[in-house]
Amino acid sequence: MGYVAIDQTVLGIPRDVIDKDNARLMDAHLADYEALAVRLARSGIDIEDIVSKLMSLEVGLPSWGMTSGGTRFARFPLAGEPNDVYEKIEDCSVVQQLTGLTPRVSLHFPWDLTEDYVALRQFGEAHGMGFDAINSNTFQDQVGQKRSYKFGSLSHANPQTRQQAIDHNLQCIDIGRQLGSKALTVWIGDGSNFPGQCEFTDTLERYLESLRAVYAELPNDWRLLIEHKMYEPALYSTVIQDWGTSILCAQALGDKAQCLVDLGHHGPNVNIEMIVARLAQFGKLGGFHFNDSKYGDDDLDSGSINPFQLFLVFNELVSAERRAKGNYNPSYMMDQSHNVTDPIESLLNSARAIAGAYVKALIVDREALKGYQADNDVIMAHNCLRLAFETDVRPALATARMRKGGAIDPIACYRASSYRALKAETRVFNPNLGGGIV
Ligand code: AFD
Ligand code: MN
Ligand code: MN
Repeated sequence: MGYVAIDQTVLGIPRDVIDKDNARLMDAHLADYEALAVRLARSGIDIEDIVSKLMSLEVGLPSWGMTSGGTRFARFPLAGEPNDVYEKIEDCSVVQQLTGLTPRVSLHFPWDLTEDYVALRQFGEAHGMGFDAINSNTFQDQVGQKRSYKFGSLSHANPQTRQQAIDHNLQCIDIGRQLGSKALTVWIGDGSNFPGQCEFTDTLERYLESLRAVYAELPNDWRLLIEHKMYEPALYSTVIQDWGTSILCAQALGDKAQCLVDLGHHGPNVNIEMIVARLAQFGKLGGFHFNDSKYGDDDLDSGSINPFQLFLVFNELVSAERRAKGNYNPSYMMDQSHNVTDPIESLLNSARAIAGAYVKALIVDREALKGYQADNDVIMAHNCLRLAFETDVRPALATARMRKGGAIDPIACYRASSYRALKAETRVFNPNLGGGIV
């Protein structure tokens, strides 16, 4: 398939809007950047190294996070929001234009079904967007579907229902191949609401048997990402409830199967950064769904509730990357929903939080930390992390964005472009008031 160059004329934010907004902020930005460079140099860190590392960070966008939705109870449609996968890609491309951090979108089927995937791939490329992991959906029924997933999908007691779920995953692989994706993410809602409803061991056996059939059809350069979740929609037990079951399944399936960690899918107060370290140590950390939460699977913007946890997760990721010596490639993606914000603005905020956590993890003085740990100097070891976390790294983020053609202040620039208001004039307004199920 031919490579389609980015077409500047189709991008959502005109170049001059970005340039003008950057010019407005430039003097202050350069002064702040210089101050940070001096501050980091004092610790022996070259800010240019940090910026160039940050410029190679890539985080996928969730197609299902481009529209309003996100609570289980109601959806409040937003004028100018996307109606189909093409319009979602247009909006993803705006986030990429302004941040340079998000060059791929993760699609979700059947929500993103369309006729021609060659055309979709070219549309993506023209908008500067590639395709990240494909997400299958066997956690809800579709109109016209033969067999219901009410009592499960890949682990269902009935083999025909399981086969229908397997076939859907195979269709996802087929679509993903056409788009240039390299992974399939499987999250299922299977589980039970009442003790006695299902047998823990039988359901996991059936799940594994189904996933083996999917795994067998996975292209060699693909990964199968298993996403665990402790509860919801199954409220008593879920089949893939935690990272333990996830890694057991990934090990049972083979090398191409790995675990995906969604930050919102754990019990309260679980030490997620430690899970990250464990999965990485055993070569099974395949991917991430970044978001934030106060109580459960809240799908809030990254860094909005617990930025220290996000930093500690990146601290483990950076340390795993160093240990792996080139053999490290988990897919970083976002998974969030928006009920009260413009999705693009929320994703811009998440992009900043993720990039910020990464940079702060990069500036941790790891050698000093090892020394403090060896000496059992607890306060200094802890402060070593705190010092990095408390450093204001925003000027480094802005520089990385600008060098990729983006904005010093992405949200201000997005607002200056009136993108959403202009889309409200041309896009169909769909007053679908259903519950936002993600
Ligand atoms: C649901 C799940 C999970 C998944 C997402 C997209 O909780 O996070 O990644 O849907 O399928 O929110
Ligand atoms: Mn997720
Ligand atoms: Mn979730």
